[in-house]
Amino acid sequence: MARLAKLKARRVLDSRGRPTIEVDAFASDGSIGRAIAPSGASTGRHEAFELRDVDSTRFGGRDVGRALANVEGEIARRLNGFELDDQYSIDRALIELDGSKNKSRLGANALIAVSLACARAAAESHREELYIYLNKIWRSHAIAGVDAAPRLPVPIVNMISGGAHAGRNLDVQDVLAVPLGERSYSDSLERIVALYHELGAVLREQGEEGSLVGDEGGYGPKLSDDSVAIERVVAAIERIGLAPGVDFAIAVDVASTQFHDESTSTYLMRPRARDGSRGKPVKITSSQMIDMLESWVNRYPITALEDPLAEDDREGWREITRRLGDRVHLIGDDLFVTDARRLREGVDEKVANAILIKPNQAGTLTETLETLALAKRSGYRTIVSARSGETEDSTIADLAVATASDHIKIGSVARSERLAKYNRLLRIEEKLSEANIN
Ligand code: 2PG
Ligand code: MG
Repeated sequence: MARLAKLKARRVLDSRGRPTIEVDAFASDGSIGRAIAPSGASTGRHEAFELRDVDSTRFGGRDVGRALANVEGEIARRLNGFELDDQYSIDRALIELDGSKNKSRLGANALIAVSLACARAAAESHREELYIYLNKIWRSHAIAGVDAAPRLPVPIVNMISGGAHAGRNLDVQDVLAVPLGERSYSDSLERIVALYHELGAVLREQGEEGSLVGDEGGYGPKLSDDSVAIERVVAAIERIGLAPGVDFAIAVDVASTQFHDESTSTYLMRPRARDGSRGKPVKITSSQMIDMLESWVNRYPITALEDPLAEDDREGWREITRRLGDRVHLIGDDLFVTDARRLREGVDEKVANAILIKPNQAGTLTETLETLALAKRSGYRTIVSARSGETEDSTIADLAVATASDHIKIGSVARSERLAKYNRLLRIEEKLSEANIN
C-alpha cells in the first residue's frame, strides 16, 4: 500500500501563456503522479478561489508563487504519510486544512493539482489506467449499478468562439456541434474534424476572417449577429453532406453572466453596427432573453443551452426551465460551479436539467465526484468540461469515462492543449474495445 512521500510543485505555463501550478506526488513505492491546474476566463462568482499573487510584479500580477509555496509547505506537511488509495481522506484533509469557505486561503489551484496528482500516483502505484482507478472510486459514490461501468462520452465541440474567449466579437461565448446517432467515438471525431475544416471554408468564402481562432481553437469571426454564427455551423453541416438535427445538433454556451448587469437586472447585448464595430449596448430583460433563445430553439437544431441566464438570476432560470426544459438541455455552469450544495438548491427549485463539471471549480476530486453523483441521482445530464486556459493535462478525459458522463466539452479540434484530451479518449477507446474483445 503506497503512501504519499513528497509533494513537489512547479510553475508551468497554460495555453494563454499564463503561469499555473503543476504538482508531482511521489509515492513511497516510487510511483509518481503529476497534475496541472487549468484556469478559466469566464469564471463564476461562486467558484472555488484561484490564488494569484496580485501584488507581485511577476507575470503581471498573475503569478502563483504563494500557491506553490502552500503545496510544498503546509499541504505537504499535512498530507505526507497519507495512504494514496484513500482519496476521500486526502481531500477531506485538504478542505479542513484550507478552512475557508471558498478555498481562498491555500488556493483551489493548489488544492486541485494536489488532489489529482495524488489520484494519478495511486493509479500508477496499482499499474492501472487512470480511468479504471477513478472508476473504482466513482463506484463508491454512484448509485448501485447506475452508470457504474466506464463509458466514452459524446463530445460537445466548440466551432465558433465569442465572448471572453475571442475578444468579445460576439455576445455568446461558444457555438458548438454535438454529434448525434450511435457511432463510435473515433468515427464521431472524424466527422467533427471534417465539420471544423468545412466551417473554416464557409467563413472564408463569406469574407469573415475564418482563419483566426479563439482561446479554445474555435473560429473567432466578426459576424453581424450571434444567430449568424449558428447559421454558419448549420451551413457547414450541410456542406459535408450531413443533416442538421439528425447527424449533428447545435449547442450554445451563452455564458450570459458575462454580460449581465446586476444593477439593472438586464442583459447588455452589443449588436454589430454597419461599419463592423460593436454598436451601443441594448438592454434586455430575462424574459426577453428567453424569448430570443426560444426563437433560436424554434429556428435551429439546438439541443443544449449553457448558462442561458446569469449565475444569480434564479427567477430567469426558473422561467426558462419552465418554458424550454422539456425541449433542450439547460446546462448550469456559472450557476452550479460544480458545487453539490448549489446543485441541490437548483434541483429543489427545478432549475436547469444538466450540469457542467469542472474539477477546479470544486477544488478537489472527491467534491467533483460528489457533485457528479448528485447530478446523476437527480436525473441531470452531466458534461465534464475543460477550462479556456488549459494544458497538456488530460485528466478530465479519464474522469468523463470513469463516471460514464453523458458528454465532454474540451474546446475545438485544434491546439494541442485540446487535442491532449481528444487523443487520450482515442487511446481509451482502444483499451475499452480490447477489453470487450478479451
Ligand atoms: C465555459 C468555459 C469553457 P472558462 O464557460 O464553459 O468553455 O470557459 O474556462 O473561461 O470559464
Ligand atoms: Mg460555460
